[in-house]
Amino acid sequence: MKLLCLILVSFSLSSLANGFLPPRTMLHKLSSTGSKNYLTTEELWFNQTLDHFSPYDHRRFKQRYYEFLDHFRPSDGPIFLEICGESACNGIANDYISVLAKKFGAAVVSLEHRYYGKSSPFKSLTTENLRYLSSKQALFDLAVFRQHYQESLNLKLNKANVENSWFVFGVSYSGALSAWFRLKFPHLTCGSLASSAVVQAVYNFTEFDQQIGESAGTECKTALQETTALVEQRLQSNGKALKKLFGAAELDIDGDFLYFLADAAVIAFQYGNPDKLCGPLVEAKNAGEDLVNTYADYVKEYYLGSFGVDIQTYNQKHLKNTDQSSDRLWWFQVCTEVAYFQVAPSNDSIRSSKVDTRYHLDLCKNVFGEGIYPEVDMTNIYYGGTKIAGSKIIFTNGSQDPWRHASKQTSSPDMPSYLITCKNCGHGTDMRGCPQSPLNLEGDASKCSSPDAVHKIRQQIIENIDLWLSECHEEGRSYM
Ligand SMILES: *[C@@H]1O[C@H](CO)[C@@H](O)[C@H](O)[C@H]1NC(C)=O
Ligand SMILES: *[C@@H]1O[C@H](CO)[C@@H](O)[C@H](O)[C@H]1NC(C)=O
Ligand SMILES: *[C@@H]1O[C@H](CO)[C@@H](O)[C@H](O)[C@H]1NC(C)=O
Ligand SMILES: CC(=O)N[C@H]1CO[C@H](CO)[C@@H](O)[C@@H]1O
Repeated sequence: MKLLCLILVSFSLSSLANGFLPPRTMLHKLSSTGSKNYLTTEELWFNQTLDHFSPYDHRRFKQRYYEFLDHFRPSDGPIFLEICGESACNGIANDYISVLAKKFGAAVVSLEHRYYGKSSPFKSLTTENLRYLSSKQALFDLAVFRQHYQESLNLKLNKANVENSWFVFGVSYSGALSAWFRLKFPHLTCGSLASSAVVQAVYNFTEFDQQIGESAGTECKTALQETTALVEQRLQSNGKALKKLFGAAELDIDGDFLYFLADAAVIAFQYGNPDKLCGPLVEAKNAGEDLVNTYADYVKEYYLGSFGVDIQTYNQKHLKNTDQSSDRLWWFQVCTEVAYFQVAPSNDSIRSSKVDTRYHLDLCKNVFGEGIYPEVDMTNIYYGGTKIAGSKIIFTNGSQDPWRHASKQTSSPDMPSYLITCKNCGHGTDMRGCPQSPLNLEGDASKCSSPDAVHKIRQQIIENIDLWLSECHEEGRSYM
């Protein structure tokens, strides 16, 4: 995971290129502006504090946000804060949040994550300038923005000392932010939806590869493993030709290349399109055809083609460039806070065993300099990991999603956790439906292999939101 963002730079025109991030990244966000994929793309700006933790530094930067008021029931409707994660936030996506907003008469607001998109405090993204990029600063941004927005809404509606009921939403990394926001600022939100939320920072994230094996099933998993073995052989004998076959000639570092190939397989499961990969691969294996060629076709047509991934996002040379943005930014968060190193498990792995801990640590050092490595324990001490001591947080996970092992999968009355089980239930299925590419507007669940599984959990989500908003209301929030 790592990162991020990548994709935003180079979107192909295809319908699949809706701004989903490669797996090392996590996900999300639509990239092209002005399309029907958004509820709004009209940019608004907020004057944000650069360093929330320094008593001396009073610098500010401009942070982008959006508001969507079409469904808002003035003046006491709830406000849904949809948190933007590790990529440019080009608008409020037209996913399941729009259905929820309609249902609850809610306003929807969304704040771009600091440093990403147009919300960067610095032009040059040197390691030194990235020092204020962290989930902790980002949470404080959200809190300050939330206060600001409430106050300006009160001014607009000409009311004083009243608070609307707030609810926060996020998917993946922003799902973790959503859970953490409720944890750290419980007085600022009535509850949180943490969809596929990666709340546990993990150093050696071997479960990621293992889940791919489980999601693939025995036949496809075996074919993938054979493909990896053949790739490793050919990398030894004629690496140049092999990289060229995959359209990846510029990846000088073998680890970068192997990582790219691993991600290309992950993407099929993470976003709910397992058959795009397993169909042709199993067929080739049964017909005794060359698995490497078959895999190369899939990678070029689907991952580089339809999905629109830019091969450069795997190139450490490119990641060192301080002009470009998202990929480098997410890697920085990975290399300092959360890791999720997607290393090969020691037994029965799908990815090459060369994608190991050393590869990731070398990348962090090469891209950001000496002394940059992830303080995973600190992150888990700060937030609690899967032992998060929050309340009124809904956790959801897709059964086929490799990320779910960094999420909270056990349920408690105050923090219910739901697993959405189906063949193509991936990352953020509750909000975005499945498969996620192309994006289903309003998170249409009809194309999920089990739409009922998705509906059932959405019903639970609605019940929880309803309950917690009403409890919030009863408490009478009028303390501003
Ligand atoms: C942002 O806030 C700072 C500190 O309050 C102020 O000095 C500055 O003028 C503000 N900038 C804008 C563009 O409003
Ligand atoms: C991660 O894996 C590496 C290599 O197997 C091992 O040396 C290291 O101790 C592991 N670290 C943790 C925190 O599990
Ligand atoms: C390695 O994986 C295989 C296949 O899943 C399993 O049969 C075997 O028991 C595993 N070996 C170890 C040492 O875990
Ligand atoms: C709430 C829930 O369904 N939790 C399940 C999530 O998945 C794990 C397996 O990884 C199950 O053990 C949990 O029961």
